Amino acid sequence: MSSQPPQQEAGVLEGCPMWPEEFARRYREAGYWRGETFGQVLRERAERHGERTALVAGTERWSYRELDARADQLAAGFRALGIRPRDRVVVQLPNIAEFYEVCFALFRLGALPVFALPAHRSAEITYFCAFTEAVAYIIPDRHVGFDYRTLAEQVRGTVPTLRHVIVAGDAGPFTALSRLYADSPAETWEGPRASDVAFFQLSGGSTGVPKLIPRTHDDYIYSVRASAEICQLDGSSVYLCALPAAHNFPMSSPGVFGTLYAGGTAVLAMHPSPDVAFPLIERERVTITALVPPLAMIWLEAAKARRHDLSSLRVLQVGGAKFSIEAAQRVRPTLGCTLQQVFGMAEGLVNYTRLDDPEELIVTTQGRPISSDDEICVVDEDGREVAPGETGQLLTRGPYTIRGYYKAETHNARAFTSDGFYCTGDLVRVTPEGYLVVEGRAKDQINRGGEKVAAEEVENHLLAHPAVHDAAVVAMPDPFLGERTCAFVIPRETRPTAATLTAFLRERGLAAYKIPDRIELVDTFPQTGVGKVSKKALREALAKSSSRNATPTRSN
Ligand code: OOB
Repeated sequence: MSSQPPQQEAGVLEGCPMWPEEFARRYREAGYWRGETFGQVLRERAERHGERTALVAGTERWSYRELDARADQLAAGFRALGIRPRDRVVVQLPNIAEFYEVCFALFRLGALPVFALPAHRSAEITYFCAFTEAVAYIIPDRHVGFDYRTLAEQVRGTVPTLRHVIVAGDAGPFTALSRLYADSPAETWEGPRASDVAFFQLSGGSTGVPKLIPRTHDDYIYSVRASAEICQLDGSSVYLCALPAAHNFPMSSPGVFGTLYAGGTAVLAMHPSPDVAFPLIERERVTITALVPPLAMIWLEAAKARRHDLSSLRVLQVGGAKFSIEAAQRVRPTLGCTLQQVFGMAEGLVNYTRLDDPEELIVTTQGRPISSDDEICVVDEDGREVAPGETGQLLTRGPYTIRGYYKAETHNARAFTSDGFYCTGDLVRVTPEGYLVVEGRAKDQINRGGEKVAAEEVENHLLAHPAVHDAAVVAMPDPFLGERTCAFVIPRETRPTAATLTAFLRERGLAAYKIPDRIELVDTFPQTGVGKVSKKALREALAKSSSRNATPTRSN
């Protein structure tokens, strides 16, 4: 941006562990970190090919020039509201064009989006706003039958720092996004530096509360640029964003940001079902899209009907959870396009099978890292490196993998080694070709078809119920989602019903995908040798009983 002397904006955001200087220098010298910011990338694209279509959403079609101008006007509007560089802004928007103008406006301002998912409710949103001391919260009016203004009402009542609720659509008592476009910026400011934190992603997590992931312009743009190259994106690429826009996968792997980086067109689907997505693929001649495994299986079934022309599709990316070999083998014959497996994490590391890899590697592995400077280390339970090809926990370090979560010193000491490797909690093995195969998980998390549920978080909510003495949440195998959640509960004298507990969790404002699919009341938990709850034994008990009678409390 430009000229005026910086006001209170010097300095860095506290609580964000960064790369040691020798690594930062190495990543710059290797050309990974190029000193670009997101705001500059968009400006440059708008100057180069301003009339090309950047975004298609509903009836909206925005050119690069339009998106660029809107982001500028909105940045000035946010600034006029009093939002300052490094202020945190919780953004909870669905797949609408406004999502991206808000992102780029905040990037230009140097304010930091905290990307919440549309499924989050008051428990999560209140926590994000309070923990980050957010000054603003940006929502749609309604989405999929839910009124976000009611949620905002609740959150604003409990978070004193929250000065603004900004609404895309009918604002009700709040500030309408549509009224914030300033005609001409009233003041100028210094934009962020490339080494600054650009935003926060959320960790799938395994702890009581979700962790926040600080990503810098430098590191994220590198992952976006390299991903776009690996996926061979260019000006003719049309990316369909069918997963929630705020998630790291459709945002940057290569996602919408990668598409905009390459000068292509991003098409937003309000819903990932074939009913919505297939007509969009046909109409917009979509070339690449990204799905989680359960959706990929639905698409494979629906595509057999051949009601839509999907011939433009060149790449179907599948990631977020393990894709079975059987389903993977059906992608090319059914859709006539290449499958790309993507094994990534919001903390950084992303692995891809490459588009021209042999089919065998594509269907049986989860790909290899983006960068030759992604360090991969597979260790046993004592932290010792395993023999090549053996399974162990994946540790990683590299030019776009964070060195620590935001304001989480104690947790960081456990989640990162002393030399800066991130302990992913994923159990993997490395093939002779250097590709990773995900074999399981060491972290206390349930991967519900790509949606991550931290066991401890749900347990804590259950423990808040007066009739619950103890709770243990584990994964149960599921043919469709891969895993669902089961909560084992030891009741106090009065036995609650599963329905009462489910209603209780909803009332506490927990996102629907975290509500246990099944709740079992038990007298005791099986224990490990040292007297801890044996989740392994609970999972085994479940596997036995579910093969006899599966009675989920909820289905979808
Ligand atoms: C993606 O990111 P997150 O942060 O929601 O979840 C990361 C975790 C990984 O640690 C792993 O446990 C699991 O999700 N995961 C996979 C997987 N992809 C992710 N497990 C097995 N096979 C895969 N292909 O999920 C994410 C971020 C960027 C790109 C793609 C996915």
